[in-house]
Amino acid sequence: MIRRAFLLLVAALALIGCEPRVTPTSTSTPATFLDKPTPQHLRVMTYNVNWDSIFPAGDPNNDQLRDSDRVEPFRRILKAVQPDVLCLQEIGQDRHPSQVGAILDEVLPLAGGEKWRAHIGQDNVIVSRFDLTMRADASIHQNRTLTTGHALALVDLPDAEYATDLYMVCAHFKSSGGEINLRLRQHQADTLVAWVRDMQAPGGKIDLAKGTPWIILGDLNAYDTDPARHVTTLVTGDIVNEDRYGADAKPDWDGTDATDALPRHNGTGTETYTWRNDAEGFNPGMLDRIIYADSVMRVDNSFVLNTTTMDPGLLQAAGLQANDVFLNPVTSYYDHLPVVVDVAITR
Ligand SMILES: [Ca+2]
Ligand SMILES: [Ca+2]
Ligand SMILES: [Ca+2]
Repeated sequence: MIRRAFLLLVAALALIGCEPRVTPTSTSTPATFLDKPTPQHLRVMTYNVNWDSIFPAGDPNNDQLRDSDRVEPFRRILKAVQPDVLCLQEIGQDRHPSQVGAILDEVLPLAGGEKWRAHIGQDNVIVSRFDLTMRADASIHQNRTLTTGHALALVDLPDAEYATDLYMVCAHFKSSGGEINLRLRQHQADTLVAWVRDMQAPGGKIDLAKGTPWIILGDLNAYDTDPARHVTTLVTGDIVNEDRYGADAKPDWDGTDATDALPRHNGTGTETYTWRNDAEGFNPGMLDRIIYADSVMRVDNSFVLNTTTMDPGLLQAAGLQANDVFLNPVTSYYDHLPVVVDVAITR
């Protein structure tokens, strides 16, 4: 009788165009923020790892600034996050990028004996499951003193699965306050908008196939103590020094602004900071950004990984430990956190 009533209800709902809500019976683990929405999504991660901390102590190529060790936590994070493409900052500039690729080969080996590709520009390294072409790098100078820069490459995605490739700019902007440093951050943003303008117009130094998705990510050193004008420039294409870098240019292919992804901690809640140092009196901040051409790509899942606030069950399932994002677990010093987006190419 109850079954008959249920069937009548279903029939009635069908007549008015609704379907009854059916509880899924699958026993598979429910999706968490760590899961990609689909296998076709590209998982892109940016992480300022602090000078060469991901390499063992005693590595002869370690940067002279190296004083911290996150060798094992970094490997656990890679295993849990499983990025397809990474942008790492504060990799010592004398290091061959294949040393970064070797870590990925060990932790996340590719099928068929393929090797991860790696490309360095200043202290920025792009690491990718896929071929990297159109490799370039740029440096931002002040009085001939080398300061910061970025690594650039086209991630050559498999034609069978993706309509187009993905152009990536992995950047580290100048840190600290003060007029000179603000000016250097603005120079770098102006340089990049001029580059994006060149990407979209025939001629000049670079041409991309029309509608190629692009993403600018990394440690932009965007503080809450200054207006972070350089971030506005990247999003809106409003160049400040037009005498030197040319006319403003909307950075997206459809003549609109780009989008700043602004992921949340573990995909939910209100926290969005990507850097934190409780010892020095600064507010935690969104120093690290992921800015992209939203007319040709979509971010369907994103998170700042914060293991310290993750559910213990999920931590365990992911093979992570609560302290894994601390640079120094003894003093609870975070430094930077890993920032992740899952990208769908919509072009
Ligand atoms: Ca061009
Ligand atoms: Ca302008
Ligand atoms: Ca747009």
